[in-house]
Amino acid sequence: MAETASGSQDKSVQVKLVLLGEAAVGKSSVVLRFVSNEFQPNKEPTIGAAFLTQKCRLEDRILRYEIWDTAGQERFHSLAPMYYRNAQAAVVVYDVTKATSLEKAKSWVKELQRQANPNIVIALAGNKVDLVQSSSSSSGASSSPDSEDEADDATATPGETPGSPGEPESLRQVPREEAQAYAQEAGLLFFETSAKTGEGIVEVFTEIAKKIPIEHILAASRNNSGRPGAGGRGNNAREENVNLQDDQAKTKDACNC
Ligand SMILES: Nc1nc2c(ncn2[C@@H]2O[C@H](COP(=O)(O)OP(=O)(O)OP(=O)(O)O)[C@@H](O)[C@H]2O)c(=O)[nH]1
Ligand SMILES: [Mg+2]
Repeated sequence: MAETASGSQDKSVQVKLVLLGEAAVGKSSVVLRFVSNEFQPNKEPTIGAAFLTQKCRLEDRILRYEIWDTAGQERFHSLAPMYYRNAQAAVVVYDVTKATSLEKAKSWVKELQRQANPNIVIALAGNKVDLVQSSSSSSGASSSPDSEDEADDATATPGETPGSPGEPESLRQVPREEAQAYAQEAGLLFFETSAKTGEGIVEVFTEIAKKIPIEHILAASRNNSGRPGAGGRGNNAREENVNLQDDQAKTKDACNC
């Protein structure tokens, strides 16, 4: 069934997504985890930007993320508008062990809210949460954050969790509650993630996918995709062109959304 032969045969909805954030917070690692389910402990800084794609299957539709992973180094800042222009989604990443990276994230959010697509879906991701979890893997040895002033209790004794959070607060510089409150106030999705363990990664992209105004995108792409006659603003008119039933069988590379 399905082949109603109405011309174009888009099987998935393309969503342009950009990653922004301070250098070394783990943007590329988040993408690598999402796209390839891998982690590289010594990932090199991105130069300019990298482009990757990944499919994400929701209940009744498939999104194809076109991901622009930007370089966080300041010298590349001026390139960013090229990547967030027309983006339907953004993931702004900070590092939970580095307070300044949240400040940088906030300034990216402001820039997006001023200059990007007004309907852009923005997620804030506090990455490297494995470093502040006492449970198992986090050997804590990797990167000692330049703890400037406040060293709270440097008694990182993960064995003796006193009954509350169980996190070595010495490494955490951004309390979850603080970032979450900011995200709520600014209208952002919020996650804590670890590209190293995979925690929270798929959720970021799944929750974004759920918030994307798919019908808008479909309508816009119909209008732009070389079919000059293809109707005007009918947002919901083109669903038959997304042949999800056929596609689901094929997309083994889809994320676990
Ligand atoms: N422990 C831990 N390390 C991470 C995590 N994510 C990234 N890293 C490490 O942090 C370093 C920087 O990661 P990248 O992914 O290159 O960071 P980036 O934000 O892309 O950096 P730029 O491309 O320079 O903007 C690398 O050594 C990663 O292995 C994480 O979730 N946990
Ligand atoms: Mg990078």
